[in-house]
Amino acid sequence: MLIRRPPDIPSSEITPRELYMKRRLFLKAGAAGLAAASPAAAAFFGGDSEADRIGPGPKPYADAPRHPASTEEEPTSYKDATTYNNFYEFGTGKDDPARNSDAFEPRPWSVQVDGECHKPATLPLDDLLRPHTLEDRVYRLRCVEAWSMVIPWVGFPLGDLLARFEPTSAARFVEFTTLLDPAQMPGQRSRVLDWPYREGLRLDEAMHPLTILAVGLYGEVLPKQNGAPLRLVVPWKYGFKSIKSIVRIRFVRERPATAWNTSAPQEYGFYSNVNPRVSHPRWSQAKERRIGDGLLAPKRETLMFNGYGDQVAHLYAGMDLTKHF
Ligand SMILES: Nc1nc2c(c(=O)[nH]1)N[C@H]1C(S)=C(S)[C@@H](COP(=O)(O)O)O[C@H]1N2
Ligand SMILES: [Mo]
Repeated sequence: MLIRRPPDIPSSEITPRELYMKRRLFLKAGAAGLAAASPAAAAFFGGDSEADRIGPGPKPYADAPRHPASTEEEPTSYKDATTYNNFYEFGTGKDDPARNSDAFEPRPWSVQVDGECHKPATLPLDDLLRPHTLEDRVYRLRCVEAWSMVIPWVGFPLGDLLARFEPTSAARFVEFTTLLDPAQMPGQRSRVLDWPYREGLRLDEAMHPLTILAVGLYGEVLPKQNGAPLRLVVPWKYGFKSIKSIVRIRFVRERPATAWNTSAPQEYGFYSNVNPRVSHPRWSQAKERRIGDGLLAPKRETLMFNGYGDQVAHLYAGMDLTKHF
């Protein structure tokens, strides 16, 4: 069940997301509903506690309007979304980012925006974010390792931000860079990747309204392990495109180098579109395991462009996607 809300209702009249999630959990049939309603019942039925489902912290973004492109699928539990991560700056294990990020300080933070644009600037995070309205978008994020989650991101379209810096007509790509600081990011003391982590998009991909900069999830401020304070979310591309803890955004003429393409070019291309028909050299990409489904549940068919083909397929018209993988 999903309550769709017309876009013109002021946010003060909107059910806070937390209440909405609680109500929805409570309405879930039978034992699951009961389990969600009380921690004791959750323990008895073996279900997740409410904090596991929606997060333990304050929810400054609880009122963020829900984006029309949001999926109606049940969100992954907050616990899974914040303890099963890839963020090699903190180690290569899925639980490393949550465990090894204590020394990381995502505030104060500033972002340098430069390159082929008329108004380059280095801005403190608050100034960077101030003009933007946050929207709560439940996007399906699928990852190259063939697992997927449904995350209620809080963010805004990257294109709105890029336009403020007035890219020149020479700008054809956008390069993103993560913080480089081995003192805060212990994983950078080993050479698993060529630090700092970098990613890139073609300018039209970057300007597409589905490409967002996320500052939160589940109504909360983005946790460190998910890429605080600012990370990319590109819903139709594999997880590694969604670069975390961004310190620099640069408009460029040539296709930028990316961390994964640099480390293993035969395995990771520049485009990285979700494409079940193109296998990774070491595994099929036809199916995915949804985190939270349980190991015995059947895998799901992976959809071309992660199901966003109607919105994004035109960006690749005429391209051979087996070559441009
Ligand atoms: N800076 C940085 N960004 C990164 C990564 C990384 O190691 N470093 N890993 C990527 C990969 S491989 C994935 S699958 C996603 C995981 O995002 P999540 O942990 O929020 O699910 O982050 C991407 N962004
Ligand atoms: Mo990934």
